[in-house]
Amino acid sequence: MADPTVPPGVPGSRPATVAEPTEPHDPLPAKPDQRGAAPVSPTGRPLRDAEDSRVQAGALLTTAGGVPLRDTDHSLKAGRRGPTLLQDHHLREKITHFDHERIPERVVHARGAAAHGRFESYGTAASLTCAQFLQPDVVTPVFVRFSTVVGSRGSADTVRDTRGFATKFYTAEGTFDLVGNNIPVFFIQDAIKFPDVIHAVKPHPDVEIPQAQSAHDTFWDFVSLHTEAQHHTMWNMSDRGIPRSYRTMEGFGVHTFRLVAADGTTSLVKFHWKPKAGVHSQVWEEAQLTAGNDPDFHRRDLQVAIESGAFPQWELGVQVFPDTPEQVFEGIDLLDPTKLVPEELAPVQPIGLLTLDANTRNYFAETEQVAFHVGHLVRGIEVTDDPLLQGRLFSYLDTQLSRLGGPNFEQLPINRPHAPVNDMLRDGMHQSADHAGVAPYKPNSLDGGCPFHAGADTAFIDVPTPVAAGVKERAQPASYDDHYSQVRLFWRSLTPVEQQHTASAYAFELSRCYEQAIKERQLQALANIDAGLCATVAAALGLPAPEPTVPLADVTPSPALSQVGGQWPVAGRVVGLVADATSDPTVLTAVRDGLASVGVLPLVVGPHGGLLDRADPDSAVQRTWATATSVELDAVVLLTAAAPAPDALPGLDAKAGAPGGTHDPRVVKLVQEAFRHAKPLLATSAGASVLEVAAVPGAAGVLVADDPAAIVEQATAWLTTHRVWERFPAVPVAA
Ligand code: HDE
Repeated sequence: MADPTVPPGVPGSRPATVAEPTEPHDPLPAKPDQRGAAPVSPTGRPLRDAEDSRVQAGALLTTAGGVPLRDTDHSLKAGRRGPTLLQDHHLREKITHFDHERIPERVVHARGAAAHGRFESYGTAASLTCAQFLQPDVVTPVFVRFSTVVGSRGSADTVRDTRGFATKFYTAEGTFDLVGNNIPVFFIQDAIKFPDVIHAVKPHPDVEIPQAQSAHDTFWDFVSLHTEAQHHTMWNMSDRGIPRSYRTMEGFGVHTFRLVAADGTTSLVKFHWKPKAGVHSQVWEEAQLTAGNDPDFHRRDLQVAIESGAFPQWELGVQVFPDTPEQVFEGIDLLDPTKLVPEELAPVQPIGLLTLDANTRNYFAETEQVAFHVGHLVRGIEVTDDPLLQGRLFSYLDTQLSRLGGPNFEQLPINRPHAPVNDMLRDGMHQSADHAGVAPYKPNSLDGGCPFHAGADTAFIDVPTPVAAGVKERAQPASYDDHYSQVRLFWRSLTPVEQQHTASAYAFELSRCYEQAIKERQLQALANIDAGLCATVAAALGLPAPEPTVPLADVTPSPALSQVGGQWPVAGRVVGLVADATSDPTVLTAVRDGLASVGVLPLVVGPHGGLLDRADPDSAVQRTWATATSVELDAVVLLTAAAPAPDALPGLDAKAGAPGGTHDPRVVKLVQEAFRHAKPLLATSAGASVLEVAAVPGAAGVLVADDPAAIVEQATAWLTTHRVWERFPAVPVAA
């Protein structure tokens, strides 16, 4: 068990001193929870020196040329009050390099957070594919980058959006990238529409408003006209659009892929990532508060979980379909990325376990420079003719050329394969391999014929597959014209509380649109999905609900599409312990240690920083009443009546409210927010009066108990269901 009095978030690998250290010593090592890119050469060979050339070396400050420097505080001037001299190489080098520190951000998925980990194969896919990393007991290093799609690099994490879930498997047979999302379908069926949907969802081009949002006219203009986008749009409006954490997201490969077994047989599959922590989302007000309080919420959550040892885990699974010439399963076109296959029809078969166990050492070198590509495939995994996937095969290589400044981005440390590279690609911008030989062409005799073609037992397999049609045309199959039946399937699969959230999200987003015509058009699309949903949203907009223009499909709900109703592990969840000097220290310690023993992260929230009781070094405070926010807590335990702290004055703390109450207003606000967001609230009798002032006693998920073991047990039990769903009984949206 990690020491619960030392919470994660420590910034450096050695505690800082008050005075600036001046005695020269070698650079400090990275923090124990961090790891950089693996020490392999640009051509995939293990580097001899593991603490390799890519980190700082030596105790002294130098120029980029390695010349030691005596002063980096003053530029070289003609006299103390005179002009700066052009000859100051250190000044010019420092400023010039600084001027070029940024690279173009990703055109989509600009904001991301990443971690290192490992993938352990169960071997259950060995009968489906010959891919080495999916054979029994093979462990493969991975790098995973999560992202939002719409916002720029500095935007908030908790906006309503799709999330990227991109995994780089450094396999012994070369790199495999699974570049997926947290939503199993996509907005469009054909890659040629990607610039359209992205232009529509990005901020309006005239004034660049709004940032990282879909609640605006251009987005709804597009999706209401291009109705194949309706399915993905409903997933965005559902709770999936506002995940609680990257750790609580599912991931999907979206497209159908083809697996090739050792004996040459092929099957079609869809990839799924299932989080061990369960699928869990924020509620809308919580997401909005989080965006203001902690725009880095998901990034921090990932970093803190790994640093505290609560390693996030996902199981990789596949839905398997016969590789028939039609590529249709149970009437569902497997090449249409706006359609999913319900798990009830094709269960997800687990094939391996992903564990993220190390934070990045350098955000830019790793998270920013990592280059994913759906064309990074290994032997035994092939693409299909899904027209969206086909376009992506072009795009990912192309975008890296401008984002990473040339064709050698695969040589950047984080992108280097962990397999020998002998590619005959040469020279170019930022070449960092020092190639030997004179014959980078094939056939050759001057380099002894090297490199040679691989044999059938090791080479990448291009499966001979029939091409569907002999006509060259800009057209799509008729099945692609069904834009509504699966949206209705998804809607009908949600529980009442999820339906309520989804209907509210539509109402919120559409009410942020200016043009009434766009709202009316989207209401027409909703009418084609479900009359109750349409009526609810129409009422909120003050508009009439239209009649459907297509027959409503008769769908069988898929319970697997709902994220409510299960029970999940609590490791890595965060509980606030509100305490002050009046709190019983034995109860505080028992609750804190009890929660920590089951992997929960307890944060002591006190009236001031430092120690609750100066005589007790075990009473460290991690958040103050002024700085704590309800949104970073999954549950709250009140161990004090929270008499107002000295800074509970509006002039000192804008959260403080009117002076003169019996309870600290920041604590009351924290409890009221946690209550509204259906989070467990527990109190000892010392803290029970806060529940009364906050007007929440007696509701579901509220407990007063003095036995620390009872508090720990009940808090843990409530956390397993993620939220106290029964606190606000959901009124089903009328059918
Ligand atoms: Fe992407 N996408 N995408 N995308 N995508 C990019 O590549 C693109 C699509 C996804 O963390 C870009 O390196 C096109 C579907 C993720 O670095 C770019 C089309 C899915 C990431 C690009 C799609 C994704 C990207 C931007 C339609 C889910 C972030 C920077 C044909 C299955 C990867 C970059 C990371 C990134 C193009 C559709 C997922 C421009 C043209 C469908 C997770 O190349």
